[in-house]
Amino acid sequence: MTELTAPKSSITSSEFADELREQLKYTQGVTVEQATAADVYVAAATAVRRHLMDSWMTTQQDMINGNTKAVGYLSAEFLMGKQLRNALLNAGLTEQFDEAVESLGFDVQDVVDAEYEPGLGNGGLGRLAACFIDSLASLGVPAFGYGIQYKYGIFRQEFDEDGKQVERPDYWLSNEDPWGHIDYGRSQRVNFGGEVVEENGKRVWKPAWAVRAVPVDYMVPGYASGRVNTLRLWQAKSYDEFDLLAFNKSEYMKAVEPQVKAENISKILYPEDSTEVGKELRLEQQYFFTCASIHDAIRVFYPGQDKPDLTTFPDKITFQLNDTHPVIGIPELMRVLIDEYGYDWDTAWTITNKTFNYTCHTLLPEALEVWSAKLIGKLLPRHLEIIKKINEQFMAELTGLTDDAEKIERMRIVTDGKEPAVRMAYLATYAGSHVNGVAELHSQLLKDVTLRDFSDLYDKKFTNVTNGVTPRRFIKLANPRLSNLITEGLGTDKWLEDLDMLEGLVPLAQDDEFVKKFAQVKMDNKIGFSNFAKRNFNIDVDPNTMYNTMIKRLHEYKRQSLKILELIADYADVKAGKLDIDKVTPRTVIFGAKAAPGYYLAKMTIQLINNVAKVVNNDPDIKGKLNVVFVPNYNIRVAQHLIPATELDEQISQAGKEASGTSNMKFALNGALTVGTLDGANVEIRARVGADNFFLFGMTVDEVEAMYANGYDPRKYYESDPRLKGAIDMVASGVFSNGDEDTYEPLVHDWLNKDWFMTLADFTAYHDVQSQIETLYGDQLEWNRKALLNVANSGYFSSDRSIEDYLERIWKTGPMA
Ligand code: NBY
Repeated sequence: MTELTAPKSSITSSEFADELREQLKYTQGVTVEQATAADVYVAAATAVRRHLMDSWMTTQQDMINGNTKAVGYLSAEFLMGKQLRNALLNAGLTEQFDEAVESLGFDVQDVVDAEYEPGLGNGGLGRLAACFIDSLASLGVPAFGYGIQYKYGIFRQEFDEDGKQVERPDYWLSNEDPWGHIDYGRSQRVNFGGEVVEENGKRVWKPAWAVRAVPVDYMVPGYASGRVNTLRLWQAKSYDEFDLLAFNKSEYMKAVEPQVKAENISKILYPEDSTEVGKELRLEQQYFFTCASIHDAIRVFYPGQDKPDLTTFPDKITFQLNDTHPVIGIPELMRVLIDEYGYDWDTAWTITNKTFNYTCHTLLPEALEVWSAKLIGKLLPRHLEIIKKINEQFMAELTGLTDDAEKIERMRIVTDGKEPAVRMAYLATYAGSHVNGVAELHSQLLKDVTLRDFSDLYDKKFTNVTNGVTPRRFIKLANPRLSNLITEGLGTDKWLEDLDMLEGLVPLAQDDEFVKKFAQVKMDNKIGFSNFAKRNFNIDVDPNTMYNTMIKRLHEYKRQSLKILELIADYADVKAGKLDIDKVTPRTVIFGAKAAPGYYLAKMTIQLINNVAKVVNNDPDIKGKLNVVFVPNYNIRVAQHLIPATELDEQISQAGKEASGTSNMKFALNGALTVGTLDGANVEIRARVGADNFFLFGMTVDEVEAMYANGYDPRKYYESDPRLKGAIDMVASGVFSNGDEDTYEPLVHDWLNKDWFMTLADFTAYHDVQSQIETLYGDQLEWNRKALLNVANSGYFSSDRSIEDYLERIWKTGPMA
């Protein structure tokens, strides 16, 4: 018998329909007959929010009155995805919603589609933050997510006639946002600029301008925990809406200048996902939200107290710094403690040190944020003083720890020289209690390479927490068919709270009947995606081909080039009569990727892929067996449709460059097999699902290092592998640019002369693994058995487990009593 433990509200479908009618009438002012699907969506969102309200309020009360330390997850990005289905699931209202909406005469899909997805993040880092706050709520841990409510999220991606990426503004707030509650009464003042003066022997900051940070609160409902946490996103407002004097002189533009300046701070998400962007506005954003959040936490945890005892602050809340973007919060807390509350330096330091911890998400040196001291001094003069003092203290401490003068010099937080700069990762590492990487390999490389000097002297600070993903969104909501099958196989749906239970499916992988059911789920999902692609993008995808997917930001290190070159080589082989098209496994290679707007080679790679698609898909010699699809505007919604339908996923970054990856976990949990390198969390996935159930290829980190050290020459590989040469020559000769040989010249030039991420060196190995893939795919029962074993053995990659690791290793707190 199947035991069902999913939350279910006791109200009936017809009662819920009444609530929708009531919302439509009394809040929105429309009758059911007048209502559009978008109206019903807003009504449903408002109704679900009401159902969650009591739990939200008790959670907040228990958090303030209880003795359980809370978590403040400080992140410049939260890539939440659509909210309605998730809120319904956690409120136990899914069935009632479906039935009520139909009873009102609406199509459920239309209503769900009416929600516009907020894109308040770039990629993995932002989505991780969203998974983490879901898990914190589901585990009943008191927590706040703190970030920015950008008016424009990540750009909307389109392709022009030449296949080039075009970025369009993403005005996600152009329609009503029924989830966010704006709370003017709990605004915070955030100061900027000005100078620091000496008054009565104290340093006093006299800021030049200020903005008002207004919180917009989003509920974060836990699954089956009865808890609802808060995501608090700050919006920037001006204190002086408008300069009446200027306005009266008819200087209209000048009159609104202060407002424009202030509101610019939360206007747009920076679409740079990897390289550091040294922009003044960016630093303003960072300070804006960390400052507001720190003051907010003091207000929340010491209600009504004028001079609270902030030595207890680290017992009330622990702040996790999601990468270096919120690191300016460290000198801010020091400043608050010293300047505003009168603590001495050492006391302030102890409090600050206990309060902050830092997660690093990269291994690329160019992605580590460095701010010019001059800029910090201009925007935040008092903070620069504090950072310099931290640096002095650090230098003095180091002299006691090591005799190695060069090492001390290398470790400076504030660099020396003509244009001093502040290294935010170093500041975070020194000032916080813990530093963690996001997968075992990544944490090891942080210690051995990126932060080597620090780990030598402060080894105890370093730890690992391997990333995870929420099974609620990425299995239950994204893949209802598989969820039902898992529940049937395990006899319970408890696995959604305890994903290790998936191991119970291991024996079922030997049961051919169960494997066939699993295969049928995959087939149905493939048909589902085909319909989705047709409906939304007018793209044809044939469900009778293998779905082979690569979705992630477009970056050289992730090596979309490797994938497309391999496909071009196959195409060239067919055209040259070297490969019999009838012997090729029919495949659809599906890409989804945004490139940072200023990232030239990444954008050119998108253009190339689109044009390869045009040529290959329309070549009759290919007989529909090789297909390339580039889904525009890849986002969470696309992920939720595509991941469950994928049979083979690509995780082919150069070893030592992808910190973790999280789509790799989503794919394994949804029964795709991975072709991948020994990079990031791939290493741990392979160890768990078993080497036989993972297609490994390519150089290891050590081999990559050795090759850099010996001098890497990509031409050697071009000359020695005729398939590779054929593919590159084909691109160079204009086959994918209407005969124009210049179009991809910069890309070709880079491959042959630089190829920093060694795509060419791994090409042959990547090709060799394809024959294993094709052979196995020919035996569908065996393929699906292995895919099922991926599901069964990936429970570890739940973000619930990640959060439990953070609680134990870093935060030292737990669920509310
Ligand atoms: O974080 C990603 C890593 O590349 C990936 O391996 C990992 O799984 C994931 C979660 O830990 N990093 C990432 O997504 N980074 C960014 O989006 C990002 C955004 C902004 C900036 C840098 C990186 N920035 O400098 O402004």
